[in-house]
Amino acid sequence: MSTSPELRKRTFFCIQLELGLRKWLVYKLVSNEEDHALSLLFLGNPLYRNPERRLKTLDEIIRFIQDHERFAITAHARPDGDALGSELGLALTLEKLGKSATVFNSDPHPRPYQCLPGIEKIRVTDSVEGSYDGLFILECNDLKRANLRGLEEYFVINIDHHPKTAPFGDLNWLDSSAAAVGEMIYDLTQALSVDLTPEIATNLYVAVVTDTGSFQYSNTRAKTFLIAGDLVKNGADSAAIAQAVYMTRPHSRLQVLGLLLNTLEVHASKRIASIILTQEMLAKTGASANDMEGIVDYPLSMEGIDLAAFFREEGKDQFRVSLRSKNHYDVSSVAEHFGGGGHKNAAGLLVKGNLQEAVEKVVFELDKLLDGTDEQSPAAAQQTIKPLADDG
Ligand SMILES: [Mn+2]
Repeated sequence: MSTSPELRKRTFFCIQLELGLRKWLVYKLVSNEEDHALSLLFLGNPLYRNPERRLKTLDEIIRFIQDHERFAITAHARPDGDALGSELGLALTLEKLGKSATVFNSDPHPRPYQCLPGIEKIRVTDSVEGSYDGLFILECNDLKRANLRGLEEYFVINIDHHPKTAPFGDLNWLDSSAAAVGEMIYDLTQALSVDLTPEIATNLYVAVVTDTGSFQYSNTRAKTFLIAGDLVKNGADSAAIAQAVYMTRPHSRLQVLGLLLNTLEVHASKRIASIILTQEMLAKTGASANDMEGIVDYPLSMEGIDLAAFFREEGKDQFRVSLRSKNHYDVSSVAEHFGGGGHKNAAGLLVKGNLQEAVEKVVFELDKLLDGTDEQSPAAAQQTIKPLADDG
């Protein structure tokens, strides 16, 4: 029996597709993304499908902590509530075990996190030096995200909940089902049988409450509430934390918010909205870049809007963009297109060009997410599922 032209065509297409994939993987392998490429190459292998099983697990991190004394801890640049709460929760946990722990960050903490117990311990620096048995790096999809020099000198323990984080550390514990790294540090305290002090509980509660948008975002799971409940039981004061984190905004933030809302633009699809922050607005109001947390939720809060973008002028012809989405729209793919990253409903990127070009480029890619989907149904418009807070 001879093969039909249709079958031959399909076979040819499959071979081409496979060759293309192999070429791409080889490129990834030679371009310093070995581990990630390897995990993609072996996607069919069930061990690779479950990074927790393939990679060194929580058990090995526990053993490493038990066998060593001096630790350094860091997280991503421009730290948010999850980064800071997790760093300090971990540092206090290690200290409770009689170990030494030093926290290094490349940027100062935003004002609302002044309330975190132990915040004064954090060293703001541009490099890590000194002798440490191990360096914990939290919430980073690669080593560069910490924006600190000297990290590659250390034994690195990589703990993260971003779905696409590569196993770049010597020990890697990656759990994308965790709403916050704070949840993972909570698991660590339990595995180490450390009694939660009010100070540890407060830090981990701040990590969880900020990364879930006060338990509103779609990453919130039943376990999140169980953890939060246990943290409150052990001394985290939820009302005091909410007040400290969300109700101590400086006057300048509200002034700049007024200017920002005047830039609100709803794009052609009527489902994408953007706002723009210029250096001039910061200068005019005295607001700082640190005061911008949560601002991108304003355009997303509009009825009918599925995708929101917040453009921040960083330098000449350069914009940092925070993306947010409702429901199933995956903005991390758009962020990756520009070399950024993040979660499905919350991601970030850098784009070059003047303001008009930057907005056009990003909105063009966002529009593609909507392609092929029906006009938003009234039922979908009424859905209140919200995105992750964190693009870091
Ligand atoms: Mn996080």
